[in-house]
Amino acid sequence: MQLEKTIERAILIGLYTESGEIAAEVAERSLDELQELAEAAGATVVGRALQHRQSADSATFIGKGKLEEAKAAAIELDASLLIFDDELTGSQIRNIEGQSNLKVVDRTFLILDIFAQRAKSREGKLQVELAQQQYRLSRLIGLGHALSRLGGGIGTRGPGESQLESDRRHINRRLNTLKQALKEVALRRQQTRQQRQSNEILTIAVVGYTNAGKSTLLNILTQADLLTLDQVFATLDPAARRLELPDQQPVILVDTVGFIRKLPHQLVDAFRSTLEEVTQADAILQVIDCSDPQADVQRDVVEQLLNELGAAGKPRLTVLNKIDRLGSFERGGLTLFSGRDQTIQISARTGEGIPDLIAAISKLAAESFIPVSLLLPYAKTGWVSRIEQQGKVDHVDYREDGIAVEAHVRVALYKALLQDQLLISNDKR
Ligand SMILES: Nc1nc2c(ncn2[C@@H]2O[C@H](COP(=O)(O)OP(=O)(O)OP(=O)(O)O)[C@@H](O)[C@H]2O)c(=O)[nH]1
Ligand SMILES: [Mg+2]
Repeated sequence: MQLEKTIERAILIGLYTESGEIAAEVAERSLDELQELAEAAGATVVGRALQHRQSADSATFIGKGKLEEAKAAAIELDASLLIFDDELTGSQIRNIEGQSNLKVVDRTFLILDIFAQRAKSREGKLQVELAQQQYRLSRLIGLGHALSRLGGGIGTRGPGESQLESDRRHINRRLNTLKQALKEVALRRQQTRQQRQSNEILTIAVVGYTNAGKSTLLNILTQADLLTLDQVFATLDPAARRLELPDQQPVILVDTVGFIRKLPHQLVDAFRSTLEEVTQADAILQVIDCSDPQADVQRDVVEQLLNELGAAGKPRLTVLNKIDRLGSFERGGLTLFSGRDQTIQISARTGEGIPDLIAAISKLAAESFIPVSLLLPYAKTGWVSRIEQQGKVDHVDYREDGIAVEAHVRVALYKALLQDQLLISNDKR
């Protein structure tokens, strides 16, 4: 949007409280990721500082000495922006800005800013603005100074500056409007989903850390043309694509927004209806970039979010993507990953392992059928063709007392049969 105009020189600042090498390493990698986020938002990173401290300073987050160091470094490196790797309170932002005379943003702010740049659909834009306004509301005091002083640049995209300076009541009014508009869009999304469900097609949500290769995988599986980029948050809007399995049975794969550690809770809330694609899916296809040194951390982040969404218990396939980037020795180490779930090693780029994945999806689809025995009165003959279309009929017997059918059906049809009292229990077979 305004990338060229807003190149700001930034210094990254992280803080970790646990001791030990692992904690330091995790904090360093988190800063690497913050750098990616900063660059995606249009900043140039010129320096970074990591502090180990027992706890964050309530006034300035990092200690006074460290802040002085950062200020000196900013002067030397001609930086105008400090980016913190954790969420700051409004008063922390105000204090740090006051003491350093630099613009201050935090990780949450940055992620919201990237989302604001990338959002394309009406729903996406509404969701991002909702999250941004909520963030602003909670930091109204802290942000006023920096943003009115600087005009333009990271964090000022999206709703626009005039709103930032307006009062709480104004933001609250805007929040209500947004929520109302989102409710309407969400309703439409729900209707499309229900239509899909009543069509009895198995739906699988493709989830994973941002940049894991979800969209690339969907493209290779379904010959789709979804945007794939080597950058965080290429996908914001869920997209559903149909995959015909070798037995001609269709399944729907849904591409979703990528997860990231320290994902702002405002975003999770605002993206509720988008994320419902995950909670409403019949199964989950989790994509892990196994070539990333932080793959295990990323997997844990995804696991935690799936838990929060109440989707962790769904049938799951886990793919270890990007194996083309690994040597044979590293591939051997991948067995460490297997455990709870079935894992399949693939490369969405070269196509390696894709046939195995399709076989696994077919197996999952087959298992999602419930075996039923029915005795249909002749007045309900219509059910036979409905089951033929939407399920698998194994055997039909036109008897004197009705039509006896042995079949496999999906949950929705099973429920309909149950409601119509057409199922016969096992002992009556
Ligand atoms: N080497 C290699 N690169 C891959 C593979 N799969 C995806 N990529 C690359 O990884 C980058 C991210 O791919 P995407 O498909 O956009 O990832 P995503 O998970 O959809 O990411 P978001 O939508 O941003 O959450 C792109 O540059 C892809 O070309 C793979 O199997 N091997
Ligand atoms: Mg994507």
